[in-house]
Amino acid sequence: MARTFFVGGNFKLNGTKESIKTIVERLNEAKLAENTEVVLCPPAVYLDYANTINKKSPQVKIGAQNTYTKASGAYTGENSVEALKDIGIEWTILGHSERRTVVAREDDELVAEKTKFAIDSGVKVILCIGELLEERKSGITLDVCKKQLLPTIAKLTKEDWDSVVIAYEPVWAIGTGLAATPEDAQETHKQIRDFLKEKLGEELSEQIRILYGGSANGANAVTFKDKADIDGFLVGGASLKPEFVEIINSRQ
Ligand code: G2H
Repeated sequence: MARTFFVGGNFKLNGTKESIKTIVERLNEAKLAENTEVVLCPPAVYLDYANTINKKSPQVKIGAQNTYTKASGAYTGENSVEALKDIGIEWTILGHSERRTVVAREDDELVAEKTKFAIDSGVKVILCIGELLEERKSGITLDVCKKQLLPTIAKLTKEDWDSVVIAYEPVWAIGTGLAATPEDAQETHKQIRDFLKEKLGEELSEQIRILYGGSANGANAVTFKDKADIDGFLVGGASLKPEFVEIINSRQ
């Protein structure tokens, strides 16, 4: 069964009510390729607003950028999956490298715990993995990805994987303008899929979508078109711009 092309827009800590309105309305009016799933992830403050003005559901959904391992309680500053569901949000990004290395020092165990909790609560997950530049230079890219995935693999049931999309985002390519080449990305995606096959079996490994993230843009998206194990993109900077529509339509 062919995997549905998936494009996530990670706005990170960017946007105003006005600019988010512009982005969502642009998608409302755009002709989007069929059989393509889109999830827009604005800052938490704007989730409800973005969801209210999104007219393209179910093809376009709104997602959070992070959720916590508890539904409520004394956890200042965290996002609750229950609150997300309360306002009709079905997706979250988890384990983004900026949370792992810049803003929160999240480790693989915590990311796995958050992933399991979100899925058990009915929120689907864009699970980010990827190596640092030094790790790539040391030739341990795959080891890093395996290490990041293993705690999640240990926690999830086979059914849980229906609610997960993996985003492979080499950290050296994020926000640098230096995207991985389609060939390099495909090689790593294939290795990740082979690892999933080893751990989860062939059928499941063929169903799980693996997105590429890291300086994807309107010009380079199409160059990934014929790469068999690249099932879409997680897009940062370019998701804020009109070229996001070209990325969504890059598999046509
Ligand atoms: C990687 C990506 C979005 P950008 O973080 O997740 O950002 O496309 O700006 O490199």
